[in-house]
Amino acid sequence: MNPTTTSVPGLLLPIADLPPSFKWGVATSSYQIEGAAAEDGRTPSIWDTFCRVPGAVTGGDNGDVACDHYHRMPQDVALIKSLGVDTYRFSVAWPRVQPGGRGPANRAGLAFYDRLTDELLAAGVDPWVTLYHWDLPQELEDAGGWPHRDTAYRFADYAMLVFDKLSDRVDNWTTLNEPWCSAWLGYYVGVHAPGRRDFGDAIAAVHHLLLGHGLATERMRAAATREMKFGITLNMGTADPATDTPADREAARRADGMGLRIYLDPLRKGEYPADMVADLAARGTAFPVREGDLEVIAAPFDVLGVNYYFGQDFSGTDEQGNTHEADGTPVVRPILPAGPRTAMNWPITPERFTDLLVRLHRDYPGLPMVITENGAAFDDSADDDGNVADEGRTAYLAEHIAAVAAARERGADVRGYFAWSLMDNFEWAEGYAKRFGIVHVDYATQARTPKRSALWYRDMISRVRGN
Ligand code: IFM
Repeated sequence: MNPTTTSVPGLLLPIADLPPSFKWGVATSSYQIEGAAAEDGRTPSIWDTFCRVPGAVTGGDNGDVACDHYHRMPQDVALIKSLGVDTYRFSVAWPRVQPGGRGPANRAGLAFYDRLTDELLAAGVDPWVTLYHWDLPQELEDAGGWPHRDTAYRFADYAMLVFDKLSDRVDNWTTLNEPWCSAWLGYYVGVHAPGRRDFGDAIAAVHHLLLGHGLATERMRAAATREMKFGITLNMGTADPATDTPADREAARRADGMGLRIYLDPLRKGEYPADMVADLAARGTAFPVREGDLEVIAAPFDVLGVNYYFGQDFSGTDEQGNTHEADGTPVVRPILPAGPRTAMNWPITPERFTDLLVRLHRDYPGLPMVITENGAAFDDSADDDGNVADEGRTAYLAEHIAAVAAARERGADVRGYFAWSLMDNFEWAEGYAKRFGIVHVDYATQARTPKRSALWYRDMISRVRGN
């Protein structure tokens, strides 16, 4: 491999082997950037509600205005174009398109994504649609949310409303973004909307999210009149044992099962992993599988979206040496690897990114991958003109793109990379306090200013294209 120098002083990147056909993009999601929360017929999502819960979101922030993208979309598309990317990954707000989560499309809401699609195509940027990035209509949560089976069918109906409108121009369709976050953080840990804390509900949510993915994929594919790519995006890390003790190896197995295998095994093998089914039974719960569900969930799809931020180790004992929690469940204690951290206190572990991609290629073969998110929050400081010299973020991106290139060298079929995120935005429970953007947003004026990392990204893309 011939290292290629970049505009980051002193940094060498093994990116030379990335082919000109490799796709480059930037990504966002609806609730994180759009604002206009009550305009053109949009009704509240679970995040609008959750943001009103005292203490749920840092600073009491919410997405009412966010980056005001709903009103600034043409300028934002021009910004995307200026970065020279091939593609832009955005999500569609379900409560904008189908207020309340049932019934016909809201034409005004759908029209926004229609305009966005046209604007992108006119700018030479390929639209990449994610159908669900966490903004469940509140009415569906009131009816039971993702633990309730009917939500899967509601999702497939909604997906078809979007598909019918945009599929004449959009080729790439992602059903769900990070179902682990929806199920685990939303229904078990309670730090994301809707803020519930029930293990059994979380397990039911996993199954119904996957079922919704399968139902929507089957229906979209059946309706497609030309070749299109369908997929799902999972957030994944690596789960290594902290030491070689049986307890730590067991903890790593459980973490890997809960974080990765309970999604990819049913999606690719048509079954939940036997060890996880046994673990759940020991906790008195089970996936609410009905006849035929697993065939639907395992419907063929074309691309696995991989969102990677960091990997970690796991210990099977707590700090006092106990192997079980007070409620009798085995300890699964994450241990963050030593070394530098981002502003989220997430470790920076690019080498584990390579490991993950190679492992996915080995354990779930025959499935092309695209990195649908990767990036970092840092405590950026902007000068008076909004300029940000974010060397930390630039290095993070460079090291992780190099890790992708290294994985490809080891056989992983990775075909594209989206930087998370196009611009600073509403970082869920962290509100506006954490900035992931490669473009700085001044929330008082809504001015956008590309950070140093955005300029590096633009230049790197142009260099790789020249290969
Ligand atoms: O901002 C989020 C995004 O919405 C989903 N993936 C992780 C990002 C950073 O936390």
